[in-house]
Amino acid sequence: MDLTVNEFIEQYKKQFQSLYAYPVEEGTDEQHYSALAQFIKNHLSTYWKDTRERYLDNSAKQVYYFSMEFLPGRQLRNNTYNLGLLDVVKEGLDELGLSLDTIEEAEVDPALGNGGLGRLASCFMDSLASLSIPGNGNGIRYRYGLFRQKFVDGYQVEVPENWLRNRNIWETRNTKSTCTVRFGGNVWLEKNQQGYMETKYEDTLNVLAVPYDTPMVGYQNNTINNLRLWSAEIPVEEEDQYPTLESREPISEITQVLYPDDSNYEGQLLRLKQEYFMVSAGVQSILRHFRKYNVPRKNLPDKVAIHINDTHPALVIPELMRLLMDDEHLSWEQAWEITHKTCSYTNHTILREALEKWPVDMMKSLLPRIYMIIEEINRRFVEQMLPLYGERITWQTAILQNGVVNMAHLAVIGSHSVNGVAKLHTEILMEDVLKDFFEIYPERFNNKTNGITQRRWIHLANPGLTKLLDNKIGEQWKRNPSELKVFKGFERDKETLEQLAAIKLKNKKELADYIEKVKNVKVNPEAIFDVQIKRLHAYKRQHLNVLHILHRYLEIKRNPKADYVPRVFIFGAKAAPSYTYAKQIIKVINSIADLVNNDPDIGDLLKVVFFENYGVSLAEKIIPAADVSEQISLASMEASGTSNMKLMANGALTLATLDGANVEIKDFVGEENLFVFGLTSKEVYELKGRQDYNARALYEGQDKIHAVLNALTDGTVPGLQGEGHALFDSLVQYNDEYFVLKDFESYVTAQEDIDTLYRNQPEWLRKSLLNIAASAPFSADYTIKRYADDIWKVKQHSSNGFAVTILDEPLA
Ligand code: 26W
Repeated sequence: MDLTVNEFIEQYKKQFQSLYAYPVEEGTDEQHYSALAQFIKNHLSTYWKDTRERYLDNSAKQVYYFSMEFLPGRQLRNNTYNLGLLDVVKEGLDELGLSLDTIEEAEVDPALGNGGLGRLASCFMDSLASLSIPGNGNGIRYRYGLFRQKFVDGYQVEVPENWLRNRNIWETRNTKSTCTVRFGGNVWLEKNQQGYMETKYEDTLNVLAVPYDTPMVGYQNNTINNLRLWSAEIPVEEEDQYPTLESREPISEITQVLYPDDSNYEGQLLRLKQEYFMVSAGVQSILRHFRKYNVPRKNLPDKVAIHINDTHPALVIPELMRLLMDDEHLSWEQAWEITHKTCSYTNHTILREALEKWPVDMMKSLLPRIYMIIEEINRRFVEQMLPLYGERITWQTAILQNGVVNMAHLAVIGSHSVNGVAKLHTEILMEDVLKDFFEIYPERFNNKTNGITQRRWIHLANPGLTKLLDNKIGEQWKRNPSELKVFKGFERDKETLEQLAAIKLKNKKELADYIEKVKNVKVNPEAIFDVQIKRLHAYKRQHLNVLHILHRYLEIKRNPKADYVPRVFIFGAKAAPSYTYAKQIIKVINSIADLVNNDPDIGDLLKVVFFENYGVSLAEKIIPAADVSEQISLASMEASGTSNMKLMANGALTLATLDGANVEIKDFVGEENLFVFGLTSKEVYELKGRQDYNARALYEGQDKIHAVLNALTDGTVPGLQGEGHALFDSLVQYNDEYFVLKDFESYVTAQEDIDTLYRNQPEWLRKSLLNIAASAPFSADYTIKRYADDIWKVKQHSSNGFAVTILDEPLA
């Protein structure tokens, strides 16, 4: 895209003036943000339109990624970069006396997701566009995103996230493409005059679904895909029936707020409404689009793939059946054939408490027609499986069980593909969580290890490293990530290692400044920056990290003269508002931070920083500055993890259990280049099976554990109101569900190994470099290419050959 600096300046001035009617010199950061975003959006609109037309002209098969969550992060810099305008814009702003760094801070970071699942969806949107794959996102435009987290006296407090306070420049309200979603009422089938069974509805609640479209800009390839987020409104023709604000509540509440619970299912009616609302609007709009292709209904799977991101959108299956039968008058058999060829499903968790199971009564009254269809899917499934697999397997895999609708079962039965998100995770699905289904449908199961977009997480978040890579191995890695392995050739190059060290130090200084600004804590940039950033959950074991910090603190106090390597422990984590234990862990970490950060005996040797409101923007600041990546979940519990990939790609060394994608990180970088500790997944299964784990014996028998657990309860940590006792009880009294004490000893040893290696800077840097060089397989471009080839059968449709190319497939 050719635009000179002077042209940019001229056009930008005009843009600014037309918005605010005064000259640029007088603008605030926020006004400059709006003007610049608007400028970029104007600039991309042609490509957005052209992309849509190109796909249609090619009669391209399209994929629709249905997800209740997206975490796109700030879009100004990303879009400018992907359009190839970043340098021009930066220079132009510079000449105007402005700075992109300052301006971009005025952009809100839309928190329309909880964590990994939502961020993965956004990395995938970026890769789809960058590969020129016809890919659409489909989700909800929540009026309020995930709560903003504040700490008050060390406790988490949740504040509503009013992200739409200022206009969202990136979205386009698309009133041309609205549709109506029906809830409740009575439904029956009636023969009409042509002899068709017709579905009749009465007394339904009708909700207008209004799409807001956001451009998903591909990497310098003229491709711009669409993310469509739906908002619930009152149908225009029914305005009069809703005279008061109160009467509008049942409709407006549907897209009012994101459920802040990840990994914990609560069968709430409003959540079910959200799921069906998004699904129904999405499927209706797909079928409308499909009509443009002018091909027979039965060819839908040749033109459309629908992906179900965890079970949350699994109602796609009965909804597509409903529309094909009731509106398009296909038979059950025809509709079923089309539906299961069109749909595919990804599982993102093995936590039993996270698996969605809706009460039958709730589903029946909220979605009577959908429930009828689910009942019939279930009836046919049972009828077919009973003679083949017998009672046990059939009833264990049924959709309807003990008064609930099992959504994972619906998703598996109605899809042609079921995948996990890392090798180990997929194995666990096949051998444990979905074992019976694996017996019935072995051909449906496959693995798709997660990935991350290197554009946001390296190119933009770490410009220093990006430049170094460009200089050493050429720019090809940006279009063909596997080229990163060439960097390995520099592992013994002193100059490169020194440059790498300088980049890391610069990033750490910037983070140190930021820490001082927002936390008022001074940290030493020469210390090891040790990072654990992810949702707070017992299975992720932030408390294992905490116990080690306390252990370190006690050691330094006991023996202040010994030779320690200074360490800064950095946390970012939100807890679900109803998750008491997770909140207690937050409080304990904050109290320990107060203790160690203010103890004059400790000085620089130990600092603890717990950032408030962890999210995409904060991750972009933290990750490039990390030395150590904490991936310490109990083996078998973390489906994949993705911060592990981002941190590795930025040269952090991984401290990990063999869980999720850590296993593959180890395989690619080599065991000697990360720190592995703790039980393996197999050992965890065995230990659980034996049922003889005795946490109290560890507490009583092991000095270190004893001392640390006592410190939690004996007043060593100030300001606690029973949270230390809560932790103690969960670990000792309630026998330590996630085997924290069992893994403690080997964790401490691994931490000591980290200190030892850090003292040997050349070796540390060499390993850091090897991690960067081995991170290519975790590019989401590869992941998406595999989804496209194996599951969706969609092709790349580049306009000018500028798509990111994938020459080989390192994770095959
Ligand atoms: C119904 C409540 C609920 C909400 C969200 C249950 C479960 C979820 C998600 C599935 C939780 C989630 O984000 N899982 C994470 O997905 C990432 C992307 O695949 C993985 O990297 C993480 O390991 C997994 O925990």
